[in-house]
Amino acid sequence: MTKGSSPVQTISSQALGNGRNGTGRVTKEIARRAFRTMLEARILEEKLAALYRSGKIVGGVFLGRGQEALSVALGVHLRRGDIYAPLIRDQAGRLAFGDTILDTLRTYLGSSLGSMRGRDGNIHRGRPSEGYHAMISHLGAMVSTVCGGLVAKRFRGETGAVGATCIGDGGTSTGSFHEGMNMAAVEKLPMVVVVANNQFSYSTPNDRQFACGDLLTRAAGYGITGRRAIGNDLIDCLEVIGEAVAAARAGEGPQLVVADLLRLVGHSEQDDASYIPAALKESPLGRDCLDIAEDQLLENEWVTDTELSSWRAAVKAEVEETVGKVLREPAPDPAEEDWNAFSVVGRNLSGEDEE
Ligand SMILES: Cc1ncc(C[n+]2csc(CCOP(=O)(O)OP(=O)(O)O)c2C)c(N)n1
Repeated sequence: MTKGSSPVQTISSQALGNGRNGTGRVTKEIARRAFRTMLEARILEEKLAALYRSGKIVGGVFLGRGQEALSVALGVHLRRGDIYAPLIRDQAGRLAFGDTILDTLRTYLGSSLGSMRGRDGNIHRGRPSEGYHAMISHLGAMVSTVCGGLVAKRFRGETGAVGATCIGDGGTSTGSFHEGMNMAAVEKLPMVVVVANNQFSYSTPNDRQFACGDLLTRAAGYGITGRRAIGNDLIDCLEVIGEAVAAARAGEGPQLVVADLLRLVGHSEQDDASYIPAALKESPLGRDCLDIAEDQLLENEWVTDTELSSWRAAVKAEVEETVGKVLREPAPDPAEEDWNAFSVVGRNLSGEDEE
């Protein structure tokens, strides 16, 4: 767990101790959209886990259970023209940025009609031409690709866009993370990096991962703004990340947001997470962000119980119908297809190889 406060920390609701002081600045519309998207991510991922256990999905299934509030808060604050590079626990952020339940299922189930054309399952999907970067598994690499995308926009004279990515506590130890952060700082790029500190990098606890005590202090080292969010508190995440995105967009340079939370599942579906102490699971950090968000929306009268029930039923129906549809779709044919994931570079329209 992180300790103490950092000299670079801006005042957030965590500093004030109540976790709810951002409510005034988060609109009903944003909160409703964020919550509905969290619900979609949770229900979709529950189905993915079930499909994996029944042998319908091959390869890894990595879930974001417990991290949806933080993830969605980044996705909803981005807009068309921005760059978004999600990581393995960012199903909620992906859906908020415009990914769909359909394309997610097509990717996991290996449909040739998906954006990965059935060649790569789970989390490596993206639509680079729409600023939605496909995840590279090497941790830290996405900080560098976002940097590169932002520099390219600068060279092309495009203004007003923000680039954003999320990373785990373990990923912050990589060279690529440091190189990307440093370059973004030197170039004053409009970049937002959200650190989801779920206390473990697979089974490695924070005290075996970094010695600085609090990852927020890293911001001072890079010379950028650091902000702290309460990782399982939707309203707080929306407020803090909203401010970070607005600051980056306004030309204030890179923003580092650090949030403590707990993943409520194993690293992947083959991990039982038995190394996470029960006391931590029972602490405030272990509270389910979906329950907290539901209470927040009800307390603010931004949603009714009836609406919540109908949202749940509608999302479940959409997921079930989409699974049925995708399971009937064709798999790629290795005998006929080229093996480019995204494009047909190197081939002309007749399908012949170019010289
Ligand atoms: C550079 C690099 N080293 C190791 C791995 C293997 N690996 C994949 S996920 C993971 C744990 C990541 O932990 P963290 O960054 O804290 O994210 P979390 O899984 O907790 O969300 C590791 C070690 C990798 N993908 N890339």
